[in-house]
Amino acid sequence: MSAMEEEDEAPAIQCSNLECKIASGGRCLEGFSEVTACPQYGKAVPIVPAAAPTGALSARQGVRLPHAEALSISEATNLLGKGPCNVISLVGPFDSGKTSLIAGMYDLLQRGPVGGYAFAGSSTMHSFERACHDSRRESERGEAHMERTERGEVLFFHVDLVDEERDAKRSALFGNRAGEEYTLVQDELDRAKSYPELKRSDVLTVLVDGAKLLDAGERHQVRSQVRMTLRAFVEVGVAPPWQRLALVLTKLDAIRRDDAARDGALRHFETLVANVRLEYATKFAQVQDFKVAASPKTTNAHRGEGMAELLRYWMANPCRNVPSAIAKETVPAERAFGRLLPIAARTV
Ligand SMILES: Nc1nc2c(ncn2[C@@H]2O[C@H](COP(=O)(O)OP(=O)(O)OP(=O)(O)O)[C@@H](O)[C@H]2O)c(=O)[nH]1
Ligand SMILES: [Mg+2]
Repeated sequence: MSAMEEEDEAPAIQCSNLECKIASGGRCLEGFSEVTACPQYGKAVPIVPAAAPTGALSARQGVRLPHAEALSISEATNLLGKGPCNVISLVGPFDSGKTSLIAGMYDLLQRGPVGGYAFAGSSTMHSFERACHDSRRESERGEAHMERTERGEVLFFHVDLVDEERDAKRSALFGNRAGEEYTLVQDELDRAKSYPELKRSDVLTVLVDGAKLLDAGERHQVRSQVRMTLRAFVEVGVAPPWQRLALVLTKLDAIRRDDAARDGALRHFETLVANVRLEYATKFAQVQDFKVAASPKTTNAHRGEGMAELLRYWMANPCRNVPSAIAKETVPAERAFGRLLPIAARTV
């Protein structure tokens, strides 16, 4: 079939998001199970006319400035080679408050030292500022808001911090990915091997959505999600024994606001922590729990409550003795087609 004929044939399915694989039989990138609900489904890919290079512009060599967006794995690995750095991965289902916790920590540091650590720079300021904007007063939103993290590769937020007591600088890299990807691990354990941030983390930070603990039905689901996730990580070997574990109860303000369910929710969290300690005491170097309000929507908790203790835990000297790189493991593809290339390469 000629190229012209192909053009004449309108594709049966299309999506205006270039990254989405729905047209080739994949899933909706936005996560809609009913694809017609996706605002991008069915729309043509927008054609962006290429800007004509002007003579003066193309001749100019210039200096490429750092982008200041969240870092890819290779960029994060480069940074690890430059000095002491703790890697923290935030794990939790969709909406549990991972991005709010990272952005909230950055925002607190802009006001002054937190837990004895002072802000000393960041190479991911644009991403931080974008993440913080909708929860700040300047956004003129009635309520703090956070964009959902899109599915895809993990991205790292970076801050340099000075330990005021020791006058020593250490960086922190926060691994952030969409919550759905961690939820998928519960059914497909090996998937965790393709999340490089996990194995290299100094502190595995598992979030427990406080708002969900208010509902007696959802409570049990939250508990089993945490335990199934930890079991999967330990079983497939992405949680090395030198790693420290933080169990973080988020949205403390939402819990305090509900007089009737508050005590039950807090008790449920305490029981969860006690059970995890019992089960995983020998699997992690340390297990510690925290209760935080990174982006409260009411006055039942102050903004950043509980986060100074968490930052101290995150930034403590690592217990690890491993190479500094974030290694990406090759996980066999699910479909036979995806496995063809490595087999061919082996026989050459
Ligand atoms: N009440 C309350 N809401 C919060 C708090 N922290 C975050 N939230 C809200 O919880 C929702 C989810 O927060 P996110 O940080 O986007 O959650 P996430 O885990 O990154 O979600 P995904 O990116 O979809 O995986 C947002 O509406 C936040 O405003 C908090 O301390 N209190
Ligand atoms: Mg997020």
